[in-house]
Amino acid sequence: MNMAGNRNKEIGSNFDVETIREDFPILSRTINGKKLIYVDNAATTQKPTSVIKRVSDYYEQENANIHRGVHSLSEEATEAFEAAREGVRKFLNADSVQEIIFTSGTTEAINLVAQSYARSKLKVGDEILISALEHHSNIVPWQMVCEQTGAQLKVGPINDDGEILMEQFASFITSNTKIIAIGHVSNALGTINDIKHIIGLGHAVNAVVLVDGAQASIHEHIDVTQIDCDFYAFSGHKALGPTGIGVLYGKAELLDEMPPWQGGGDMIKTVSFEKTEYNVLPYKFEAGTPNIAGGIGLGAALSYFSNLNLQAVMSHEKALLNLATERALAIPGLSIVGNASNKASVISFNIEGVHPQDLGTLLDHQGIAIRTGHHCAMPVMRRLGVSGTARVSFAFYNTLDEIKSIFNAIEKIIPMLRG
Ligand code: 7TS
Repeated sequence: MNMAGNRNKEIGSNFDVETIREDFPILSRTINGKKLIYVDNAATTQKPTSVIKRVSDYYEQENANIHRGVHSLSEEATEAFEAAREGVRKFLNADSVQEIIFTSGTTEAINLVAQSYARSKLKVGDEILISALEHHSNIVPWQMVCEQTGAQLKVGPINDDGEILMEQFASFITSNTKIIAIGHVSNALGTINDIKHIIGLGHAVNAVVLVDGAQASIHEHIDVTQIDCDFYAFSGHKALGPTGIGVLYGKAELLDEMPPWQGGGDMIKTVSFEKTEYNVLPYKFEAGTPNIAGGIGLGAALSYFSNLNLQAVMSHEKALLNLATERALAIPGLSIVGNASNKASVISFNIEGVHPQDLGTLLDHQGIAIRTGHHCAMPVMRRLGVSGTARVSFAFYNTLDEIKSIFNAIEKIIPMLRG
């Protein structure tokens, strides 16, 4: 197995990106006859060999259902799945594995909190507060539970740079506020929110705070104990892991009092037609056979990532963002959408006379994978007066040379599209 940590230099020295890239087989692919430049990492990240191999080893050597078999294979699979849960606990710095619930992704994690916590607690007059920056996954589940309970959804405003207007946001927080649901990092613009501050504001009125960490997982430092959030959600596939697996962290005392969301196998202790007794945490929230290979693969992904030097990862991504921003600003007619002072490695933009989708298509002809459109964040697009953007989103395995190639290609494409 590749141990990136051994080749990952100390803080302040060069980040050895070329060696790290060797861990990601897909990065040496060609697309349309050109070397792939993958900068759609906010949609999903690529997977290192150690993750791919762990998943295939699981299917080749350990595949069995978990938590129920007395046979050795089932015990091995259970151990591997539960070891992955412990890996997630460590990654988030949660107190206990009871607080780590495997879900299919961020979306399911947020829906779980909306349908279990919010639906059972909220009533007419209560409020849920989100921000105008949110991904649809952190909007629609709350709209649904508002319809079900009569609670009201409030939306904290942002400025033209895509930053939460903190004073106004704070003024929305009252004794009626029962839940605040906030993105750690905006997928559409890259804004990094001051979640610790927002969590403090929420707790001052006894609201619970959920953080949508889908875009933070392998870009920001996460410590649920330090920030003291009540819930934290993220997706495996955006964190070097497989699709179809994600995590909901929740404080044990909250999870304990929440009703189960889905019923079925594994989430029960005993079932009878008279009375069914639910299982203990975290199994109470994991009905049915989980994504066992996905969980084990996510464990391998977080283990890979933890071997990297997070400070070096973050400063490398900052360097990528700085160069991309500099190159973008040098293009006449290009405007960056989202100019927060604290930004993750995402750059969204529009170019006068160029439709983002046409740009995306022509970049694809050059092997460059970007995302275009509304990025499942239509309200923030509307707020900033655009219908969509072209979005380049980086991960630690992207290089400064790739940024140069992307912007050289954009410069060549513009006159073609403007005719
Ligand atoms: N929250 C945020 C902030 C996201 O960026 C996404 C996915 C989700 C929630 C949903 O995650 P899922 O894994 O459950 O689908 N964001 C994107 C994106 O920016 N491009 O494709 C998916």
